[in-house]
Amino acid sequence: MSTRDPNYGTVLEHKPELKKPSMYKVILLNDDYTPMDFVVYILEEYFYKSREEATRIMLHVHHRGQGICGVYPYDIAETKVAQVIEAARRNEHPLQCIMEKE
Ligand code: NFA
Repeated sequence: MSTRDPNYGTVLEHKPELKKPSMYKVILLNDDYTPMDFVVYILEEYFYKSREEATRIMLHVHHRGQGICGVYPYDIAETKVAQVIEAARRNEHPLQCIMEKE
């Protein structure tokens, strides 16, 4: 095959299916100072939870140390984490949020 071959370097086989994008858990971490009401507000405002669901997740984090707010593709999870950390910073609360591959 010469380098003039129009198919030089072309991959002739391909996988029959595309891989699904990896999903990432967005996790809130407990601390001793962030007010419970603020955590409920974060869950309503950024994760679109009902007041009841937000309260359930907040109490889970409070009692167990951490809890899942939602599961998203990488870019969305990254944005949620940044939004939570920035809102906490603006309000001078130490609330922390991380993402973890599912
Ligand atoms: N532990 C915090 C308090 O007692 C409440 C809290 C819940 C903080 C969930 C962070 C996450 N005020």
